[in-house]
Amino acid sequence: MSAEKYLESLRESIVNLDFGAVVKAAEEAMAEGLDPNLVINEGMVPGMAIVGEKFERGEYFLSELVVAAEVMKEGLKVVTPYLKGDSAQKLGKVVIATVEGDHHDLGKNIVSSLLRVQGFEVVDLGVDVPTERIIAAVREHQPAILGMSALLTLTMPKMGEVITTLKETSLRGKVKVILGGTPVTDEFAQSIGADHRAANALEGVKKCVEWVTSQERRN
Ligand code: B12
Repeated sequence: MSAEKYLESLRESIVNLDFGAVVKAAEEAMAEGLDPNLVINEGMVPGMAIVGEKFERGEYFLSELVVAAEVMKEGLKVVTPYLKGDSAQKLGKVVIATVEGDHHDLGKNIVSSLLRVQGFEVVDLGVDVPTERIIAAVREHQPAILGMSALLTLTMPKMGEVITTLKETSLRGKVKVILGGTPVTDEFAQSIGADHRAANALEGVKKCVEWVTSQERRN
């Protein structure tokens, strides 16, 4: 079977809310030696985007979104162990969170996994994390990078609140801030004073590696 066939069946199994099919397609794709990054980013993520479109058109309800997210999590469980990187490198710490009011975590979890395989130590604070808890974690762990995720337009201002608080507490200069999540735009990231907005997990992780390795070269 061609790579595209596996990607297609992964997309379909998420759209069809089929736990058995996602696990089977993910296992077969790994057995065929497909790149796990490709499988996640071009198989599973687009599958979930189709689910989102169906929700927008009123073809799927919230209950279907919940199940689709669980189906994708099952697929990720199969593929994540195959992600390769240089986990022997020590690239520093990243604190990551989905901001307060927001329970979406699939994207954040993919970013956390990819960062770990690259050699970052990731402190994942989870979902619906209040600003004070994010600030406390930055103070405690002194990460090189803070990553924030928001999928709801309504929760995006929380990202601005975190950055303002980082400034007020003199922590802003000590940490790079990267944002992700579909509604977050470059303009928004700039307007709240973030360092970068990632278009997707792979691009975001590349930026994080770039930051810490250019820092190492300077030291
Ligand atoms: C799955 C889903 C859910 C699941 C979430 C399960 C979970 N564990 O995450 C459930 C069912 C719980 C849910 C609930 C709700 N949802 Co919802 N959900 C979605 C859906 C279909 C997919 C999101 C997703 O997981 N995509 C797959 C992941 C992998 O993609 P991603 O998150 O974009 O992440 C990628 C990048 O953005 C990036 N990234 C993400 N975060 C970060 C962070 C960093 C640091 C970096 C570097 C990169 C990065 O990397 C990822 C991989 O490339 C979207 C539709 C869509 N098209 O996005 C709606 C959507 C986000 N939901 C929506 C809504 C309205 C809701 C609810 C309010 C519904 C309701 N009436 O209750 C609730 C809110 C609950 C809450 N308080 O958070 C709206 C948001 C509209 C808006 N702009 O505000 C959307 C857009 C659907 C729609 N079109 O209406 N949802």
